[in-house]
Amino acid sequence: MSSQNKNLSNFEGSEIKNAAAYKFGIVWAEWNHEITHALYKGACDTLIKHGVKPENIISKTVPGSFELVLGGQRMAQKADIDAVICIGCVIQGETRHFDFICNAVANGITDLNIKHNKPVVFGVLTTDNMQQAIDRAGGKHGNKGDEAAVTAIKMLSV
Ligand code: DLZ
Repeated sequence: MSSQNKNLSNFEGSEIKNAAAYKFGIVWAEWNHEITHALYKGACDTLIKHGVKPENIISKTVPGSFELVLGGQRMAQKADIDAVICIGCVIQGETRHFDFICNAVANGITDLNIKHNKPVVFGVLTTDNMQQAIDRAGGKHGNKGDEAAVTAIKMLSV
């Protein structure tokens, strides 16, 4: 699972189809905005790089990662949206809040995939500290937003 030695934006050797025919929903959390905005931008840039028309990227923000599940549900309910990308960043604090949010979001997004039978991608950083988040939001380990976008495109041809 570790991305310590992996650049999340390196897709060499991986076939990524043109996605011009598809419409994507991106739901992103406002908590840790500096990070989530960088992830969101990475996802948009990657979708466009792979042929998606900007008008076929529908974006909504939610207050925090916990709200990604309902936000993702609303997006997935739209018949014309082919895939949804959920973006957030949960950083470990002093309490157990981190565990509750991460588990709820991971389980909630898993359920959305099955319920709506369309890709709903987990683009959520769950880090020990801010530096780990910076490293994965356009820093030395690439951008998890890029990875989430590529995952959405790939899942459309599964
Ligand atoms: C409350 C909270 C805390 C402590 N930390 C984060 C975080 O690191 N990342 C994040 O996306 N959201 C955090 N939140 C907010 C919760 O996701 C949620 O918005 C609130 O608990 C209200 O439901």
